[in-house]
Amino acid sequence: MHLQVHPEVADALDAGRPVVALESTIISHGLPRPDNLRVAREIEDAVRSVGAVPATVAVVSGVPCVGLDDEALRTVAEDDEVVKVSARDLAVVVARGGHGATTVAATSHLAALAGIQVFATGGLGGVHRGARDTWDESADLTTLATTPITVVCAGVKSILDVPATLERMETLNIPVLGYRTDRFPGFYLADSGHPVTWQVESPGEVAAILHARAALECDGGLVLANPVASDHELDRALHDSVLEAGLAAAEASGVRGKDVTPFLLDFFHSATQGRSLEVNVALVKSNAVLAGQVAAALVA
Ligand code: PSU
Ligand code: MN
Repeated sequence: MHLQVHPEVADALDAGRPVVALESTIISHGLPRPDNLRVAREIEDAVRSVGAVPATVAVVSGVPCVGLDDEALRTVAEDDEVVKVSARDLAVVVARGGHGATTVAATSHLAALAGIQVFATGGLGGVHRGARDTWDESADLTTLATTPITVVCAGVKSILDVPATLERMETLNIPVLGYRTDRFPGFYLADSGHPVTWQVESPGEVAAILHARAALECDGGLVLANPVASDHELDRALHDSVLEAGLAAAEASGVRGKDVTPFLLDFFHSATQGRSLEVNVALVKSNAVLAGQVAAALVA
């Protein structure tokens, strides 16, 4: 087995040009068909719009791929055999020759292996509501604690226990920087209601912090929290009522474990008649652009 790095991505990495990793769970399990394939291409275009090379990560027929051609992207978006793959699942899916859509955790692992330093997604996984009983905490957090990657995201998904997630990130030594904000973003909402410790104003400032981390031999990743533009965010009252209904529906249908996040995102998309989908797409594209700018500042 070896990592298959798309030639365009490999060339960019060799030449010291900016590269941004993108995850694929959002394509297969986070966005509804048929919009997901179009949106996946649009996210890649957003990375290109600022002169960086996109590297969407997935396992295709047992091959861990960093950078997908159009056929592979279509497989991730449309094939019913694609499973959600976290870091611990990677080896199983590779050994079995299956298709896997990588979460933030699995994408971070493969991207770092390929030498990519910046990664864009929508919302990070974290501590679920009710985790005190279920112990459901995304492996995104523990993976970021040990994997050298910068994740640009709109905070953690608002379906989660946000303050508990912030506490866990502190314990795990994962720095959280607010991009032009001192509020931790709430995914569909620009402000989760919680502060961030550090605010940064430019991609260059993020790059300087990453260079300092390298010099200090700080292990692990960093979260750059980029709020959705206020004219794109979901109506707060709508958000709160749909979330309440979604959590109740998940409970009533006995949804557990790795199915919880896809279930709730899908619930939002149908209960808001696509409004949450628009927000989700807008924030991912904005994160892709910022990640491209950070990647460029890093290699400058
Ligand atoms: N962000 C989105 N949509 C998604 C996800 C993040 O806008 O679908 C995915 C990511 O792949 C993240 C995963 O790693 O949800 C978290 O799942 P879990 O809570 O089961 O760890
Ligand atoms: Mn979980």
